[in-house]
Amino acid sequence: VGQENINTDIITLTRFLTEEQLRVPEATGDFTLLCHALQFAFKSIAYYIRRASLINLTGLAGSSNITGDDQKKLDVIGNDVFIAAMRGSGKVRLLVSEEEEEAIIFDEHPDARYAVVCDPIDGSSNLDAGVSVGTIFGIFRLPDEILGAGKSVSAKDILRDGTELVASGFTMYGASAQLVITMRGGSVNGFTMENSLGEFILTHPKMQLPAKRAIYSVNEGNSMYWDDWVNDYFHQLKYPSEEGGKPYSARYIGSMVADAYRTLLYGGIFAYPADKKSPKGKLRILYECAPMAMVFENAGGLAINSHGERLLTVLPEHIHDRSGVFLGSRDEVQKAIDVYNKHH
Ligand code: AHM
Ligand code: MG
Repeated sequence: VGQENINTDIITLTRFLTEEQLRVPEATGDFTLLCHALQFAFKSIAYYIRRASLINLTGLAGSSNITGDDQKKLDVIGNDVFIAAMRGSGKVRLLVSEEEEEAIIFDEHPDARYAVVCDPIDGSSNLDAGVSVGTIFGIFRLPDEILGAGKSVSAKDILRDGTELVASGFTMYGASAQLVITMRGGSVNGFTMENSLGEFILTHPKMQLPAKRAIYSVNEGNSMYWDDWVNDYFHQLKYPSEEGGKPYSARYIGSMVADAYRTLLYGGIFAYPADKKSPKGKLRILYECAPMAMVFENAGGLAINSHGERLLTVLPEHIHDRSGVFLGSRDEVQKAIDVYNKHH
């Protein structure tokens, strides 16, 4: 009974990656193997987060990372899991993690062609409350000239803008673990972790953001530090000028992955503007802003910095460099650009 309703031809992430590889005749399979290693890191981190309160993983680890944030025990574990997976893949030459002051160079794999950037557990201030956190990642392909034994690779080799990303995405460990991934010039695909099968299943193929939606997501507690144009923009959303116009809804979780995932599905705008307290912004270009900007653009949205510029073209000066960020539905981000232009 009901047997005919069972889908026996599901697309797992593994199958999806294989099919993607077959579409590119010159593909060597290295990228696919790297993605398999990423997939294992996501599964492990999801597992530890789900069990955190049970196995004494909540709370602080007693150290602090480069930016001075107190490190959570899970931040440390997530970082270690990620580094081990990337090293083990044999396909990564260079890794930048939010939790590591210096770029990690895998000299044991001199021919590895990829450089990976990641925030292993983003939104970790939410961890102990069981609120969604996630992993953000980006993948760059290194130029052939710097590959091979005897060649030296340094952090400078990864100071690239987001247009050079070959793939990016994020996971959100929420009610279920969600994985969103996109490749350069491709669509955005969303997968849901099926715990009993231990597989990510394609549940959101070819994601497209609605062109507009009256939802804004920003830490409004910072508004006294904001630039005039930012205050003006959010004011306009709350006090529409047209007769009978409805104000926007506010939604702010405080985990970029969760706020971004909702925005991707429902539409609206997510912002973390640069302000007088943090003149360069809070979020990091390489492993937070650029990967998200690529996902949003490939899903039909827009992503800009606090100067109204396309976020994907912003070049980081150092690996932990920051930027203001506005990402979301095309019309909503365009409205922010219009207000910016009116003020400049
Ligand atoms: P983290 O990488 O230390 O977790 O910080 C990044 C997080 C983002 O997920 C989120 O958008 C932002 O910080 C929230 O910051 P705030 O608490 O200032 O609103
Ligand atoms: Mg982060």
